[in-house]
Amino acid sequence: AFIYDEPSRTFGEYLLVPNLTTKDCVPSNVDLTAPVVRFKADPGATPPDPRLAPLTISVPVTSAMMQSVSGAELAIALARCGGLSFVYGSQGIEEEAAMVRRVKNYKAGFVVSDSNLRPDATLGDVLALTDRTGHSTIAITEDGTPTGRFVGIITSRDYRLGKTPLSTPVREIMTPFKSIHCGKVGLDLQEANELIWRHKLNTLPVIDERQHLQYLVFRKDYESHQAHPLENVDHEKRLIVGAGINSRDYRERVPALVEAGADVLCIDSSDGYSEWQGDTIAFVKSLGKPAYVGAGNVVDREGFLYLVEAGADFVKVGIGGGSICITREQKGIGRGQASAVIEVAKARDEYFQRTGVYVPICSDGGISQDYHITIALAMGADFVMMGRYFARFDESPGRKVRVNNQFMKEYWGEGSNRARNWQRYDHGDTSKKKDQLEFEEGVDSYVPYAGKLKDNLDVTLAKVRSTMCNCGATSLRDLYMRARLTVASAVSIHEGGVHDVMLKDTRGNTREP
Ligand code: MZP
Repeated sequence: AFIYDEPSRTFGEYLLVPNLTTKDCVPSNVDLTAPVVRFKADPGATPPDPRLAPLTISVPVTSAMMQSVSGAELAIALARCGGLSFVYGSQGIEEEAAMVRRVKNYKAGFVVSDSNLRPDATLGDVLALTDRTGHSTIAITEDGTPTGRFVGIITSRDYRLGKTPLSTPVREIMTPFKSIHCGKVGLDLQEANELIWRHKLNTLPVIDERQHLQYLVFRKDYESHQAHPLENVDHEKRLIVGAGINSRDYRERVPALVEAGADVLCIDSSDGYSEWQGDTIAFVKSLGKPAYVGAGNVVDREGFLYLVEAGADFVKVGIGGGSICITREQKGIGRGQASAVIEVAKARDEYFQRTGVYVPICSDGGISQDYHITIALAMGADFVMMGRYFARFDESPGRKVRVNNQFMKEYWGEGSNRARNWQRYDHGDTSKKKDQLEFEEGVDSYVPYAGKLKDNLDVTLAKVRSTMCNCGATSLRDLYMRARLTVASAVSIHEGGVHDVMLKDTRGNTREP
């Protein structure tokens, strides 16, 4: 047997060591755009600009293709925050296609409040929008991205704002604007209205002050008093969504999902280094319509290269690290998530330098603290996939129940008996005998209920942005290039928690940390 020299390590064993934080390194300048599928670029620029990818996400977070995580409701909520869900494939083909269609057909989340509707609004008026956080002033770029050409700023109130040249990059507009709220740049409604007419635009993509909510501003003659969020849409201005497939019924499932509008597919398996995955990818690539497909999971260089050479558009990394996963206990298969990501990221970079083709990697499973996301990205993951994290929210499909006076949500693994009437764990080997003994690789569990997805994700991403600034990085590329990581000893991990004090509660009682 080959024995690795290094132990198998996971995220919690590492710490980031800060770099110089320059003055432009502030959370509002941090760009979290990540590539989702393979693309060609100049191999001299490693890692390449994620915007060259034909499919990108604005925040590097995806939700696991699990029955207890990624239904249509969660997929809509996550896409609206800039991430991407993979609707679970462990269900009937028609049911899965219907979920994909529900996300693609989703319209309008933000209703313009009465206070924003001028009673005298007429054809061509711009209606400024208020989101749920009360941000009512929005900047418009031509393509709806923070780097797009600035078109104007609209405020829903009657502030008289100064003017700013149209060629100014939107970042420069937003920075002073943010710090002084309704500041000295921008346009009032009347001026914005004139712009709309001059540009002959019916609808406009816009971004908010925090650069991650996007809407269409519409004219009075546009359908209804509703706006379409634009986060993570390609050209038809619809939310993007992924869908899980397996290596068994892909001949029927894939065409149905592509037809339903899935933007990207992903083969769902605990062990992706298999010829069945090669066949599945080949089938997707042989379809008349172009379709993107991710594959996995793998934990080493060989597995990555096998899937990439088979044509995978991205590769998922991680075996046995999922919170509900007992694969390592049952079969002794897997690898510490950090070691796996580090090796696969290196293989991805080498492949890119050799071929000029960049194939993104996704770190899947085992994220139990928010900072693990940043560590995964610093180690080279292009984006992460999480199950437990999302299962806690209102939008996940699991039931909300009360256990021991605490609200919980149900969360069960795809390899648990509860989910496993689908064939995730048998690789699609159709020669398998029906009477073959089965054993569970996942558990059925509860996770503490945490409320709305958006509220939680905002806080998580605020931590990621802030940590990136500590590392002197304003993009995921910077983070990967500049981050310095150290393995923490068991004693220093202890030092990092609360220690040598007694905690006190609101009544002044004390308890051990
Ligand atoms: P986590 O975010 O809960 O730690 O991990 C989610 C990941 O665990 C999923 O994306 C998937 O790769 C993996 N998973 C899902 N079901 C099982 C199982 O039943 C599993 N063993 O390992």
